[in-house]
Amino acid sequence: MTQATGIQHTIYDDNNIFAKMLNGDIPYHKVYEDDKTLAFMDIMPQAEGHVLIIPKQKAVDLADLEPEYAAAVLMTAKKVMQAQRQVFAREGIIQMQFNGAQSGQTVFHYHLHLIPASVHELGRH
Ligand code: DGP
Repeated sequence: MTQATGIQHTIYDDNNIFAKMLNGDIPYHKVYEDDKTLAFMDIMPQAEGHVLIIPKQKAVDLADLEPEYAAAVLMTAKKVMQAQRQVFAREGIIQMQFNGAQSGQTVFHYHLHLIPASVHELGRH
């Protein structure tokens, strides 16, 4: 898909790793699930308690995310963040999200990172 900007947009791949999780084809550590979202532990945590939240929509990145799923992802993020604050007894939680390979995105199904860490601690785990 080419957007109005002329930038080439990645086409959604039904076989991406998060699509396989949503299909129940590969195991993961579930944190929370509802009709529009799934939250699970990141397999390569940048800090203890690193969670990923994905929509149950075939969205490569933020550009594709439908409003109802965007809202649902953030509502799930609020719940997960409250749990992280309680479990880790800390206020500082980073919300991080990449769009496009150039930004560092490696899995092309939209996902939001919620990381109990400070920006100074990131990548030092
Ligand atoms: P990024 O696309 O850069 O936002 O990072 C993708 C994240 O997905 C990265 O932190 C590792 C995580 N990840 C990749 N493969 C798997 C997997 O099979 N299981 C889980 N739980 N996480 C994964």
